[in-house]
Amino acid sequence: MCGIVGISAAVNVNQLLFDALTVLQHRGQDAAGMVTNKDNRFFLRKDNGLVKDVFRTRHMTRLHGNTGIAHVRYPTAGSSSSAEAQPFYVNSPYGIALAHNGNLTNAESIKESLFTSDLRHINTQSDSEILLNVFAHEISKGNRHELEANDVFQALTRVYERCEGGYAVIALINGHGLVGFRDPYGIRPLVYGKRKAGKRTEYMVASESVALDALGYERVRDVEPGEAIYIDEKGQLFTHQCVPGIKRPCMFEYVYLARPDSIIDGISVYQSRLRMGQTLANKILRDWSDHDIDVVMPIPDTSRNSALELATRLGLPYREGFVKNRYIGRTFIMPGQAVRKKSVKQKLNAISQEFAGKNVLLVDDSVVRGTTSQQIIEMAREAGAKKVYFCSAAPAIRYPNVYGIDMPTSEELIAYGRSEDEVEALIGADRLIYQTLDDLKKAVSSLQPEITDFECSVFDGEYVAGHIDQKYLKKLAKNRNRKPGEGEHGASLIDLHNEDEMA
Ligand code: PIN
Repeated sequence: MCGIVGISAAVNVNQLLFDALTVLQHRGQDAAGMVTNKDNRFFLRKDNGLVKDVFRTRHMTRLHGNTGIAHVRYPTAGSSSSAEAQPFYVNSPYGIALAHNGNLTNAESIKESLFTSDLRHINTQSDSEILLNVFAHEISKGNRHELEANDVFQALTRVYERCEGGYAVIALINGHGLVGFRDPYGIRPLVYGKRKAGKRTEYMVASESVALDALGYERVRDVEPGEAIYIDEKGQLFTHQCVPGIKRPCMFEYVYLARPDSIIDGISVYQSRLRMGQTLANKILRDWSDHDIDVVMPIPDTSRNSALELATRLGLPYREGFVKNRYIGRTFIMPGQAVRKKSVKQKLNAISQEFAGKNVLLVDDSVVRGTTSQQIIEMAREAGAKKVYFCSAAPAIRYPNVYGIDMPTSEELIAYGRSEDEVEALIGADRLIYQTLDDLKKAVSSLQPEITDFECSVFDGEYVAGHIDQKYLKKLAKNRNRKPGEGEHGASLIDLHNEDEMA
């Protein structure tokens, strides 16, 4: 998972992009990058680290220009070296910089055709470099010095034909404009907004609407699946449906990834989480009407919304029994199981009074590997709980994600090949209650009935985009277990990126 933002403004965009990236920091804490454009020059800064650490004053003062794009990254596979930080850049044609959120499911075959037919070389494991080179190749076919919106859209139609998977992309074409586009199923989110600056309208396109809110942009709408938007250097906006789209937004955005104050595809993430709490409560009333729960507790932060609504509906007290150290990153998006394990204890502490002698129902957004759930249940018992029940606002996760969420290989998922009872025993809960997929879909789509289905592969193993088969999943798992810096055949990659700025 990553966060992207692009801005076309009447003033320097460096600070605006920095502020927007900070608001999108929850989407990736591994690396950050920004490219701005002025007088036919690109200015780039990217490195591993948090937004506040990557961009120091000395970098900001060198990021000139009124248009720019920026990115925060969580690595989905392979290495986490700074060479793979985004945006990426090619100098021909025009000079193009690009950043994306998502994953191409046919990356290998595109790489092959880029090399053998388009005579282009890809030097990293990043799909951004692939998308950028496909776009550069397709737009170069127009062979025009003067570029119009239509040329951009024609090139993107061909990009869509070549690229399968889940992706939301932003690109900057030197001296011409800002581009945003979203995969034909709209799996990864992308929204745009505007604000007035004198006579000019400024535009922002971003992964989540919260970035628009924070910077005073009015949300216009989501970019549609298969649609592209282009803002030229004069600040004029053009939109075009490049290929037919079917809306299948990623369910995990609502469950966990997005901030609750964002609206994705017309659905408030906050409200969707409240509904998840309601459906969970209904399930408890349905299947366990004689429950002996004394108190409902969220495992902060994501599950707070669902836990509150669940408690209300059950008529039970809602208590905050865990205190979270807000200076520690989200454990789910930290690379490496060892780091994750250590950070749980550092991250959460229990308030014993809330647990002593009580039957507590802990609520989390999801159970992925089960390691934190197991440790948290242990903490609740140590704090004096009589019985510890555990609720997951998401159904059991049994399949890997191939559209850009760092969801591990099947073997790492605690529910893979296991029944709910087996998971319950493994995490040490007195009772485990999972949301059903049907309830989850109903809860979220009740807020936007036009969306009839979602991308739910981690729950049901049905992959809507790309041609995903066992062979693909096996290869994905193998690549994932490769050591950082190792190429496809185990060879060490040469890190060609070691400069701070291009100018
Ligand atoms: C964490 C949200 N949430 C907690 C992410 C843990 C799965 N994990 C997914 C549960 S926070 S595990 O609210 O953003 O802090 O099952 O892999 O152990």
